[in-house]
Amino acid sequence: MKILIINGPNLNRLGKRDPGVYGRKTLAEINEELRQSFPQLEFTFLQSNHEGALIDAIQQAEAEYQGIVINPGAYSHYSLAIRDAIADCPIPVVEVHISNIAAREEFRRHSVISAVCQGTVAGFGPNGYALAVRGLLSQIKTKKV
Ligand code: CA2
Repeated sequence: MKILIINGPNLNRLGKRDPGVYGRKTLAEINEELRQSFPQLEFTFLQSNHEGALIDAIQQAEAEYQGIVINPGAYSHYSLAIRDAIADCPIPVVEVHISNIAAREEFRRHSVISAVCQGTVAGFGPNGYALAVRGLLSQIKTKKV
């Protein structure tokens, strides 16, 4: 089973600054932990700071992958273009946030992405990615097979 893990803008900076909010792990370390936790899955990891690159990946995913986990970063709060791409995507998509966006600044409390995803995981730090993969697998097994 092939799963696409997408990370949006600035998440390439994880582990390099702001450890209080996002922890000390780098994105490479988080990705490696996912590989170790789910040896039965084939992951592709994409990080981009560009909205169009994220949309291209979402549009092309159905040809190769059974599901997507996405942390859209700050685009979560305003990108209707990413929302539309996910709404049009026939494979399940789970949204993940490292921080608990509901408990942060007002402008981070709403995600325009959540309503078009199977579900959202937020506030569990880097472990949220593994939780999101588990949620995604339950959706693939119950709805898509
Ligand atoms: O909690 C999350 O996962 C976020 O998606 C992270 C985004 C933020 O804009 C969202 O509101 C919530 C930002 C990630 C930026 O991460 C950095 C980490 C270290 C240094 C600089 C940025």
